[in-house]
Amino acid sequence: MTNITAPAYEASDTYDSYNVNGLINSTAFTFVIPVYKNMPERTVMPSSLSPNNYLSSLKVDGISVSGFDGDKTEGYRVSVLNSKDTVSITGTTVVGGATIVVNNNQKVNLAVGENKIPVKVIAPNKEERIYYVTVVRENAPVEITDDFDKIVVNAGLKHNNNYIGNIHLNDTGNTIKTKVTNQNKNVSITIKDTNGKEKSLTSVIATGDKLTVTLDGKSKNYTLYVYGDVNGDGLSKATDYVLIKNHIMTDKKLTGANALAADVNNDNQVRATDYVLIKNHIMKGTTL
Ligand SMILES: [Ca+2]
Ligand SMILES: [Ca+2]
Repeated sequence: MTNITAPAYEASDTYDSYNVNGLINSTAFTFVIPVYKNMPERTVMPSSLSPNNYLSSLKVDGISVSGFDGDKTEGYRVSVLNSKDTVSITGTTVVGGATIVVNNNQKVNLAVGENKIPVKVIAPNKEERIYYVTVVRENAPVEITDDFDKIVVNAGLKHNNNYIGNIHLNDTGNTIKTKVTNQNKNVSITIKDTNGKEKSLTSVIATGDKLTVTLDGKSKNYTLYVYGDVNGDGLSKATDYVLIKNHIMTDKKLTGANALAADVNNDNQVRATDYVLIKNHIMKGTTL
């Protein structure tokens, strides 16, 4: 890049100094003008417009992307239901006059699974910066044919391969009992701990507890998991986030109910975001 304004002000300075010294009319001047090879056809004057192409917020369907940091262009994930086949991506630019460009007028069609969506921000001076947000569209729900599964799912619990989720810290056997008997008053339940010992319905549920649902003389067994209680003691503590950290960073992988409990934000992956949620719960008392 060459400063194309230089000849004008450097010539002016040179003229002034010769003039002050009385040399303008008494000397013959020989000018040597360097000429560059391979110069572009056009020149561009420096822009006085802002080069700021940062976002201060990013939203998917009006909901702020959690953990958004304008300095970081990647690493954002948002999960949506299978029923959602488009989302709108919006955001706030740090400076007025910057624009956000997402294909098709901010509306994006979603495939099932991961959709990595580029969000281009154009600064007032036209410099571009691209953020990426990955929107995960869930798989189509499996049709539920089992009567027991229907009861638990309609009760607002999450059913996955005989694991039952959407259970939160401090939920008790009675919390589940109320939900399922609202679906069918003839249903009864029992809960056993991981050693097979029956628990009082007033005690807090821990990950790994077994639920038996009984209706009309028939029963079905499920394993329960509680978001944030990875080790199965019914609490969410440092021991739980250490297990998540180990899962992410080492080969000590979580499986079964423990892995499901570790997916605190319910996006089907055990990631640093889950670890952070538990940490915030411990430090700031946020709800899991
Ligand atoms: Ca725990
Ligand atoms: Ca997760």
